[in-house]
Parts: sequence; structure tokens; C-alpha cells
Amino acid sequence: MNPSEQILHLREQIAHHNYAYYVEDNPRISDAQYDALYQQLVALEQANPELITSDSPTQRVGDQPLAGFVSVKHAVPMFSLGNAFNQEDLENFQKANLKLLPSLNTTYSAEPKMDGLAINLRYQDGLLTQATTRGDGSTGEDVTHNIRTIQSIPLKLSGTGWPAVLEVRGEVFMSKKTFNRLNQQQLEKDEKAFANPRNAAAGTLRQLDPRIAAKRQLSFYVYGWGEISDNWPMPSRYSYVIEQFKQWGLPTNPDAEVVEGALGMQTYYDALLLKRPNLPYEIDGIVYKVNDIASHKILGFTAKAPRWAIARKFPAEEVWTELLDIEIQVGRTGALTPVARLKPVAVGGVIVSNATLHNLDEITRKDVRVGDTVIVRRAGDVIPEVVGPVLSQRTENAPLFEMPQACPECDSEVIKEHDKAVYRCSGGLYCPAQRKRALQHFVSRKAFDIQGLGDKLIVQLADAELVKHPDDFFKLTVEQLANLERMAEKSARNVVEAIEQAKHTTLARFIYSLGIPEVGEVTAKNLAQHFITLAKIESADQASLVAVPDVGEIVAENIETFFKQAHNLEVIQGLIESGVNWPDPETQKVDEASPFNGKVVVLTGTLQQGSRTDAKKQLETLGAKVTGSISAKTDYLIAGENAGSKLTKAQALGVTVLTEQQWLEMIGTDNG
Ligand code: 9MJ
Repeated sequence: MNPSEQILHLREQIAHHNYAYYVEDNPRISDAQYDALYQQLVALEQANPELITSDSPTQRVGDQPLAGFVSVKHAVPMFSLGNAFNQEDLENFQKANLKLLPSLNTTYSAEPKMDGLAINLRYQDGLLTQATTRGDGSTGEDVTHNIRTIQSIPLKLSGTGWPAVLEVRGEVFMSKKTFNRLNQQQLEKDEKAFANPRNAAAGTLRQLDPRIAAKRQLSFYVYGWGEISDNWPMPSRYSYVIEQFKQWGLPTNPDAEVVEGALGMQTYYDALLLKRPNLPYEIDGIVYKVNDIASHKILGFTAKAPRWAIARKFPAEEVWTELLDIEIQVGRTGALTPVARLKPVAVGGVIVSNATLHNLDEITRKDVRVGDTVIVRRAGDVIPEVVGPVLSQRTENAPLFEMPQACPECDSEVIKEHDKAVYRCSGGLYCPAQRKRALQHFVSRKAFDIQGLGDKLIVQLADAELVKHPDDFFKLTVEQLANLERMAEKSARNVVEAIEQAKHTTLARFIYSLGIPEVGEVTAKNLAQHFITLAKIESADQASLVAVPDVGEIVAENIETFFKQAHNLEVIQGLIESGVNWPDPETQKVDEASPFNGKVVVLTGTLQQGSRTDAKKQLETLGAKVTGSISAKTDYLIAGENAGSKLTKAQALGVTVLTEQQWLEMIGTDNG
């Protein structure tokens, strides 16, 4: 053999042993023998550098990091899958398909749903030329340099008969074993551990330097395809196509099976759920695909996903851990929220160490006690929750949880609101926790919207007693800010500048920023629109407050109480003296200019945006007279859904009929 033939022979042998080792998990030679083959190849290539080609196993790992990632548009979009959560969903999936295609062959490919990243591999004339991430489905990123380091992915297809262009798709993932080893190493290096194998795989593909990916040892299983040359005679079944890919050296999932009908799907599910803990990789469900490919074309796609495939998700994962403590958090309005401090535990792909327990009723209902072993559940991206205690593990005399009688932050008396599960600290703005939350609320996006004043900085300012009340923000100097830890002079300047800018606001934002209990953004807007001036809101009584849309008796009481407190009035005074301002009501008398001022209006049908009572209040605010029946004097009928006889009558009398949408557009609140 000449060197060229020798090199080709060695590459084939190495590819063959790679497959045996990485895909079949069944090596035929020892590591030392493999290394000898590899070194022989390296030596031959060094002696004959003109014979080095990109598909050589010596060329998997480039030695130069990339400068950046390049976006690539997919030749065929990469779709996602619809979800099923139970057997009934699967039966409906099959029923819907049978309805569209009564002759459907209900044989399915059932495959574990790998929890990794979808990748498109492009082979041209059998050589791997490009690997791209899914991205948003139409455009992904070129990660060829990292994908080439995955030993189980052939750089060159084996066998014969592949189409000139072949794009295969599948999942790049990290095995549980590799993941645990990687995290061990991360911790030894004092670096952050990855929350789950999926994040570890994603983090690896995001590396610009392929030498990192090479060390991390990712895996790959093929489960689909993208662009394929037209002249390739595609087999008639999905499972045959996957089998063909396997013949060409692409790794396929050994746990996939062909199953029959809804019953077959269920049997596979039951079996895989039992196998799940012992699988070498993480999965989050099962994918079922109609096996007959001709049917794929007939069934087609919905707006989001193919009709011929569906992902059945596994139920939320539950784990046991220890409830170390129940701590109390104090909110902006003084509400005390019990929070479970848990012994950190991995569940549903994240490490959980806290979970809200909501309130005392919830704790009593679940009967969780400090020291209990508790069940923690996390479904999908949902916030983790404590399901309840494992009673068999409870130690004797586990203490019942009680709400504190004094605020843990300021020692003020705790008051239980009648008829409600809420316990509140009575300290008001004397309580440092409430004060910090109130200050955070004051600068938040929908209130004064002061950029650069983050939660942490506010805690620093409050602890240093530089800001006690909202008006103190406007007295801050660059020097004061720059003296705080982790605060550079330039940032300090920017913050002061942002505070100065924020002085120009609107009455609605101003009201919202005060943090009156249960007065949110919408109520604040309604109050501003109804009363026009702050002075009128401050002096409003119950009766005039409940005339405002959205304002019921409780909210009216909260507002009245708030403006009776001397310390609140002092803060408002302070704000105004600091230069806080909003446009003069004289120049914004939208009411009189409103198209409803002086008009007679009737409401009918069901409104989507709120009750008819609220709409009536709002119309009255705009100067309209709202009546109950249609007459020749009626100017407008606002007709919601299912409008009946009033609509007919209005049409007969030639009264202008507005849809809810038209009405909202006229008053300029159609998009909130
Ligand atoms: C996973 N994640 O294992 C698909 N998948 O098919 C399998 N994903 C898929 N198939 C079409 N086994 C789109 C996604």
C-alpha cells in the first residue's frame, strides 16, 4: 500500500472502531490498540501533509477559537412538536388524524424525547459540511466547529447510496454520566455547576473554542431530516429512513420502537416511565411519529407543528427534601409571606432551595412543619412548589407552624385581616422591609421609571439611611452615591441624571407610585382621569371614589385612609417641593374635548374589557349621560357581544352603533 492507501485504510478502521465504541458501546479493540492506530495515522499525515483532508479523525478538533458565531438560514425550517399530557390527548391525536385521513395506518415510531438541543447536520457528497442549531426554527447558528468534536458523529458517511445533499436532524445531548463528571470538575475548579444536562450541552455548543467541546464529550441521536436531494428514493416508512441513516454510520436511539395504535403508545409509555431512572440520558417525554411517510404529506402541519407527530410529556417531577425552616418575608404593603427554606435539591432540571408557602391557611391545609421531609414538585418552567409532608418520615413533636405576633423586620404588631388569610405588619413605612419594597415600587417601570436605580442599590441607600422616603431620592447627590460600595462616579452621575429626568411624570404614574394598597396601574389611571387634579383625589370621600371605574368599597377605603395619614401627605408635599410635576390639567382637559361629552349613550350586550357598570362610570367621567333604553334622543349605542333588541331598535332609529373596540379606540384605551 502506498501512503495514500494506508491513510484511507487507517481512517476507515478508526471510524469503524469509533462507531463500535461511541455508538454501540461495544469496543472491539483495547484503548491502547486504538491509540496505536491513531498515532500511525498522525505520523503518516505528518509525513504527507498534502494528504490531510477535513474528514480525517485527526481533524475533528480545530486549534483556533472562532471569532464569533454566524447565522444560517435553514434550507427547510426546523419545526417543534405539539404536546400531549395524557393518554386521552394521544387518543384525540389519533382520532383527529383518522378524521383527516380515514385510511391512516396507525403504526407509530415511539422514541424517548431527549432533553438536549436540536441540530441540523448537512452532508454534501457524504462529507459533514455544516452543523447548525435550531435557533428560532428558520435561522440557527453555525456550530460546526463544536459538532465535529462529537466522536459519534461521522465526519464522512459510511456505506454507499447517500444522496448528494443530505441534511439529518437530531438531538445533541450530554449523558448523565458525563454531566456528573463535568459538574464534579466544575466544582473542583471553583466554577459554577450546570443545573442540568441540557444547560451543560447548550453551554458547550455556545463555546467559540472547539477544544472545550472536545473535552465535554457530547452525544447525538438522529431522529429526522431536512433538505435531501430530490433523486434519492426515500423509503416508505419513517423507521426505515432512520434505519438507513444508521447504516450510513449515524447514531440512532436504541430505545426507539415501532408501536401499534393508541394502545401501543400507552404500553411504550408505561414501560419507558419505569426505565427512565436507569436510562443513561435525561428525557422529558416521548415522541410519537406516524410511521407511514406518504401520510405525513397528507396530514401536513398546523400553524405550529406537524399533525403526524406529537410529544407526550412526562408528569412533573417530584422529589423529597428537608424543610429546614419557614421564614417570613415582608412585602410592600406589610403582608407577611411564609417561605420554605429547603435543603437544596435538583428537581425538574433546577436546584431548588426556596419555595413560597403563600400563607398560613396553605401551611395548615398542607400540614407542613419545620423538620419535615417534604415533597417538592416542579412541572416544566413552573415555579417549584411544596406539595406536602411525607408523614411516614415525621419526627415526633414536630412543631406546628405559627405566624409571628411581631414583624420579624421591625418588631411592630402583626395584624390578621378579618375574613382574609393575610397577616400584615402594622409598622407601615417605619418597617425597613416595607420601606425598601415601597421605595423599589416607587422607582419601578410603571411608576417613576428611574433607570439605574436597581433593587440592590435601593437596599444600600435605605441601609445607609440616605433614602427613607421617596422624596429623599430627589435630594441625592453624586458624592453620596459615589461613596457607596461598588458605585463608580460615572454611574453615580447617571443615576442622579435619571432621577432629575424622572421629575416630569403624569398624575396617573404619580398616584400609582404612592403604593396605595390595591391601587394598581389601571386604577391609578382611572383616578387621574376622573378627578383630574391631585387635590381632588386627596379630598375625595367614599361616595365620589366608588364612582370611579374599577374602584369598589375596599379600594375606596384604602385611598381615603392613605390620604388621611399625615406622614403620607408630608411625603407628597416633599415630592412636589423637590420639583416633581405633571402636565397642568388646564391643558389636558380631555374630558370636555371627549367625543362623549354631553352625549346620551346606551350600553348593551357583553363587554370584554370590563363590566357594564365600569363602562358606565367611565362614560360619565367623559361627560356622557348613560341611560337604559334607546330613544330618538340616544346619540350612541355601544353594543357588546350578543346584543339583542336594543341593537335592533337602535338600527331602526338610525342611532350610531359602536362596537366595544370602536368605543375603546375613540377614548384611546384600546391597547391598555
Ligand atoms: C427528541 N427531542 O428526542 C424529535 N426528539 O421530531 C425526537 N425530537 C422531533 N424527535 C421532529 N425523538 C421535531 C422534533
